[in-house]
This record gives sequence, structure tokens and C-alpha cells, in this order.
Amino acid sequence: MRWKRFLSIVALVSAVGLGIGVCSMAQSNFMVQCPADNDGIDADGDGDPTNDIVCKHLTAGDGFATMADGTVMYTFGFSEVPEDVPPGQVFALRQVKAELPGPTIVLREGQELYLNLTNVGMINRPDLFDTHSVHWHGIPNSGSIFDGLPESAPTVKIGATFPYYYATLGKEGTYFYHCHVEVTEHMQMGMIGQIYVLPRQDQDMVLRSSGNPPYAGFAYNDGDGSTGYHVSKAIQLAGFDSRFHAQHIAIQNLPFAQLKDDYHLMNGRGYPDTINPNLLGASPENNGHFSQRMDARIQARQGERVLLRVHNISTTHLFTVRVLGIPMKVVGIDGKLLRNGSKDLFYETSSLTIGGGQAADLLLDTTGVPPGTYFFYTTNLSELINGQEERGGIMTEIVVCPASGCGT
Ligand SMILES: [Cu+2]
Repeated sequence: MRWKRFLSIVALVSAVGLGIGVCSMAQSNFMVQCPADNDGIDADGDGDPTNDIVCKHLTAGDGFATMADGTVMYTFGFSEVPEDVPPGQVFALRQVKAELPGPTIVLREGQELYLNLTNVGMINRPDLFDTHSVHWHGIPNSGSIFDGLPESAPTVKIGATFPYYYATLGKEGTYFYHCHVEVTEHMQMGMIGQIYVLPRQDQDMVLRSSGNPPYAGFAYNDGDGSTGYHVSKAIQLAGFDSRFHAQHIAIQNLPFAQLKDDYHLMNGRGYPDTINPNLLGASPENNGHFSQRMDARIQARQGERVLLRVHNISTTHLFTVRVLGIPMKVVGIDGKLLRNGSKDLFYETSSLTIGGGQAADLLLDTTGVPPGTYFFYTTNLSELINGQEERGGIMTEIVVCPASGCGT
């Protein structure tokens, strides 16, 4: 009997081992999954039945970002693989290219996303063998195998590629994504990105023309045009604890219990870098890669509505943000239209307090607002800093141009 039990355990262990081996083999290449859209169905309602599958190829690895005061910080993060990089060259050509934030992913409701993630390793921390993942925070009914939680789903080993799959029907709204492996560390290090889904209502030209001027789109499928906007901007609030990043590259113990951000960021930058339209972040440390590619400047003509897709991904701070001089209305929270049955729960406010993991859709109405420069900023003075430098951090500018146009 004992022998039988021993043999069955041996068989079980071998099977598990074989399973893991096969699984690793299947992952240990850079082949990305991207099926053709030939089902003849126009799932996103844009009139073209062949464009409903979106394929992305991101890498996860390390890199460096430069703060507004010039401090270079070691980061982990995502970056997109250009189409001209051959599959066999991804590992060689895409190391030390982590970006802050990661590439923004914009989808039309109805589209399917194949998000292929390759782990190119952390070349500046060769002692680490960390896996990485993508967790689409807040998406309803995600397949658990694609949820990125290391406790319940596969994560991507160094040298491996894993295809995440998401369907977006009924899931319009503002979200973000991040790596969920050793999540406090990897998010603090910068493994964060923006993702949002445009509603099918954007295809409704009658509702679009109900705006004056006609709306560019809507935040949600509201049925009545109440979330229509002319200009939109996604703004990710985040923060870095400079000591944590310095300890990390120095291969020292990480101060988790003392985590406290001292650089506060909008789209990976502190003011005044937030209003700089150029690519930033190139340094000798990252071989001149522009790791901070996104500004946070907003520009609209008088009379236009501005949609701000705001979320907070800080691991240490709640933020309170406000705009002076332009009425602000909250129309969505956490990827959901603020509505109960037929009753709108929108509210006008002078400030929004938003915690880590939350998202909000803000509509700013510039009707009757005198042309000029306005500020979108945090009211917490201690977060208007870039390290020791004052008058930085979470602040950006909203330029309201005359109704006739912004000129050149
Ligand atoms: Cu990670």
C-alpha cells in the first residue's frame, strides 16, 4: 500500500513538473498573439467590421525617470514594442526602457484587446528574478486568468511573453492598469499606465451634433448627451518616495513601513514639467530613452467642455485636486456613470478628493469663462513639491482660448 501511495505521489509530482515545463516552453518565446478580425461583425459600431481586435505588445522591465528638479530615479515600468522590432530582438533592444507612466491604451467599446506582455528583466538589478503582470484595475468581469494577481493567475517570467485578453462591451469608462506582482514595490517603482474605453454612443452622430459645437465624444453611454465633451485629457496622479528608489538601485532593504512620497506626479511629471509638450526623461542612465512621454497641459476654446479622466495610483497619498475659475462637475466614478436608474447623481464641486485606486470623470464647462490660464492642482501644499523644491508637484495649466481659436 505504501509503495502504491509513493508511486502515485511520484506520478503526481511528475505530472505537475511536466505541466510547468510545458507551460514555460509555451511562454518562453516572443511570439505575440494577434488574431485577424474576420468574423464580419462590426462589434464597435464604427461601420468597419474588420477593426474590432486591438493588439498591443508591451514589455515590463526597469529604467530611469528624471524628476522636475533633475533627480534621476530608478524605476520599473512598461513600454510598447515598436512594430519594426523583430521578435528575436525584443529582449536585446527593449531593456532599460521602462516608461512613466506606461503606454496609454485607448479602446472603443466592443473592441477586444490582446495585450501581450514580455518580461525583459531588470538589467540594473541582476540579483532580481521578479515576474511581472498586467492588472486592469476596475474592469468588470475580467477572466481570472487574465487578472494579473500572482495569487490566482499566471505572471510573466523573465524571457517569457503572455497574452492577456479583454472584451470591452458594456465596459466604457476610465480605468488604469498596473503590475500586480509584489504590488506595493512594483507600483511605487512605476509599473502603472492609463487605459480607457470610449462608449459606443460616440458613433451616434445625432447626439454628437446636439453639442454646440458638436461633441467630440462622450464619457459614457448616457443616452442624452449629458457627458459630451469637446476636449479630453487623461491625468494620472502618482508619487515617488525618493529614498525607496535610492535604496532600490543600491540593493538595500526597502523601507516599506516608512513609505512616504516626496515627489508628486501628474502623468509621471512634476510641475513645471507637466506643461512641457516635449518628450522627457532621457538620461545617461537609460541610454537616452525618453521615458516620460506625456504632458498634462490642457487647452480648450471658450465654450467647450473638457473631460478630465483622473485617477490616483499613489501607494501612499490621497490627493485633493481643484480648478479655480472653471465650474467642475463629477459625472463618473471608478469606470461607472454616476446615475441611479433615470436619476443623475452628477454633482458640481470645487474640489475632488481621490484615494489610491480610484478614478473619476470630471467635466469642466468653459462657457462664459474669460480666456486665460487656469490651474488644475492639489490643495495640499505639501504635495506641490518636487523633493526639496517648492512650487512643483501636482499642478498643471488649463489654457482657455478665445472662442475664435487658440492661434498658433
Ligand atoms: Cu512588476
